Amino acid sequence: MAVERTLSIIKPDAVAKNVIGQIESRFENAGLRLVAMKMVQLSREQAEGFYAEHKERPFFADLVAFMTSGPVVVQVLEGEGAVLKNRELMGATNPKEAAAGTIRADFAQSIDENAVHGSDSAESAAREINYFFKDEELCERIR
Ligand code: RTP
Ligand code: MG
Repeated sequence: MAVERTLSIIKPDAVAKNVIGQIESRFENAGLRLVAMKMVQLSREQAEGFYAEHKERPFFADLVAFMTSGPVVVQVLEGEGAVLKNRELMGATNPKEAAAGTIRADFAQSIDENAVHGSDSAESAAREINYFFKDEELCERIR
């Protein structure tokens, strides 16, 4: 399987719960490597732009309010099949439907406050990584 990159966000609820390290351990144990990371407080404009694909959806205003409610960790994960692997580690959008042992099953409380974001395709990953990081901010990792 090809080595690829995906955008991951540890959302405000998980940052507030102080489980950043526990979530990063899931990625490390699955063989994914961080190649960029930063903690940021998103502006409304940044959150709206990031989730622009959802702007006509009824939950859009709540989603933007939540994503700007506190700092987030924005990061790029690299590894074989990283996009799908990250989605599997995250679990279903609604934590009540997320498989046991996934990040959302263990750390999220609701579909609105669901601990993590992960790119849903290679195309989304390329766009989302470019949205938050300059090329020179992505580090080469020795494997
Ligand atoms: P994300 O983009 O955050 O990784 O989540 P996802 O792919 O699993 O879900 P997506 O469909 O992209 O939705 C983005 C976020 O919007 C909220 N949402 N609420 N109330 C609802 O029906 C609903 N549907 C989605 C969730 O917080 C989801 O993470
Ligand atoms: Mg999504």
